[in-house]
Amino acid sequence: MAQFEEVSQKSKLHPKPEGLTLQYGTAGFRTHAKHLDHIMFRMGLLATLRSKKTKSTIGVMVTASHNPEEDNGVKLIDPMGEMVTAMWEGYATQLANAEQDSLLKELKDIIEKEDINMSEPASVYVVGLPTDMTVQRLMNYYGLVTTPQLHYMVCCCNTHGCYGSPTVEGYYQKLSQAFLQLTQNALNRTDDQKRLLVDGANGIGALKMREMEPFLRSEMQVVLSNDGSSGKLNHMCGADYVKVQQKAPQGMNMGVGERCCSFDGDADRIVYYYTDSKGCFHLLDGDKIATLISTYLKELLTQAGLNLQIAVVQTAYANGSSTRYLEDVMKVTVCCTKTGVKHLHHAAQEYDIGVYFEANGHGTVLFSKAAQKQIQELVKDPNSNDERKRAVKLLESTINLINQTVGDAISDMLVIEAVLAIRGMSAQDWDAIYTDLPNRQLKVTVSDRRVIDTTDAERRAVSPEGLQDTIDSLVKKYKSARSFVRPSGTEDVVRVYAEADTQESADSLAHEVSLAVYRLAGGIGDEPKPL
Ligand code: G16
Repeated sequence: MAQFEEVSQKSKLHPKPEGLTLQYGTAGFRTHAKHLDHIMFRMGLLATLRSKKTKSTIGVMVTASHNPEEDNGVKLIDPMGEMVTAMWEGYATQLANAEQDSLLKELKDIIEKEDINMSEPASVYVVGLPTDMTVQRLMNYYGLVTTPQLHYMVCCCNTHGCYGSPTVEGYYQKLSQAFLQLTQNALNRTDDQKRLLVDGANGIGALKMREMEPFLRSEMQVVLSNDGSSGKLNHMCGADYVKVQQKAPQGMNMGVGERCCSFDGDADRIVYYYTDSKGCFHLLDGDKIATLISTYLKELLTQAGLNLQIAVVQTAYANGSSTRYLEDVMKVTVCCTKTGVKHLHHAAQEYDIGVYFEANGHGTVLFSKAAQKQIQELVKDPNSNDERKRAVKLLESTINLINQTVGDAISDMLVIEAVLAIRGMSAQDWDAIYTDLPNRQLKVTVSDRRVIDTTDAERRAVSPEGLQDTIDSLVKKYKSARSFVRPSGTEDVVRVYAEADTQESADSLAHEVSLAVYRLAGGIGDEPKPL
């Protein structure tokens, strides 16, 4: 067929570097931008097939996300704005690693396995810059938007506008209307209470925040730093930097007790923080966000007289104190999945209301169709008393404010701001819900991170031999301690996490476990040094 011939010719212009194999990882392909040319071309082809197969619009996001500027990545977005399925992740890896002379065979294999009708039209939304005109011809080019805005637009498009209007303007309108409705319930707020310092990580989130500001009227006063006008993407700033380093980003002028937050480079993660009168830095990460939002929702459900099950989905990185608080005090179901929002998202879909957040600030809330229907019906119920009416209206607006397709820094920020405003809470009040166990995250470089295999939602290592036994005996040396290791799906490193009763112990445990990884899993470069 002529189209296969054209694909074959064009793909020669985007040769795969010899010997390079890449895996569709935690969130798509991630590597140095110079290795991604053939991947971009091939993902254009795969997105087209996925679109024909699903008879829907598919998204392609090109972004460095939380990584340095020179790193980059590409991922596909499924019709409802979700991450592409595991089966298609496999196809992506298969296509990415095919040698030039077997590319057509791999493509035909996928077409046959999935029984794809090649005469179906295809529709793909792309964000980023595809280098090839053939790919561009197949795609509606959307320009620059945040990752979650693309997820939102793909979902709007495939639900024919039911989820909202598939434009950036539509996104601002939907979210701001819901936010303004919610903040009507927060009376007499001072300008200081409406003020939020936002670190844009020198990424797209900063630009989009500026665009959105007028829609929020005077209900929020955003003071933006790291807005991309000078610094580098994610360099000494952004959600990942703040979470891992446990310190404020550069370039932010924080007053005592002032509420601050950081987005990551593509604005799908957010963390909050403040400094106290002693100059001590306090982080409010994804676990604190999940707790704040689930407490608020649980209270509204009680007031509305709705019997819906709330669950919180976390990963191994969740602070032990948060899990204990959620299970023992709040009495909500907590479940743990592997890292990667795709895993958390799927687990959250099992409940009436699934609140999922990775500790790094990546997350959202999912409401089942049945739960949304019950809430909508109650809104119309003429027999409700005032308390019930108010609670149901708040639930309805909260659903509209949440981007249910994926974690979204802007949407999460507005939900948090609204919840704090409605409940009259400061960042300090929020922080006081529970106290985090001191923790530390480190990275170890090894010659092949695939030697580390894990089980039990990444909480235990099954290979290399002896590693888990060593971790177990190290953990026993400390109080309230826990540690695990896992290969990163976005960087060529092994991640190490440790928590314990004091920062000193957490640091020491993280260092000892790093050494064990270095020695037992083929560490390269210098041996990890104590912190
Ligand atoms: C991506 C994923 C997140 C994950 C993070 C780190 O974040 O979307 O779910 O937590 O990578 O993953 P890993 O530890 O496997 O490198 P982002 O913000 O880069 O999309």
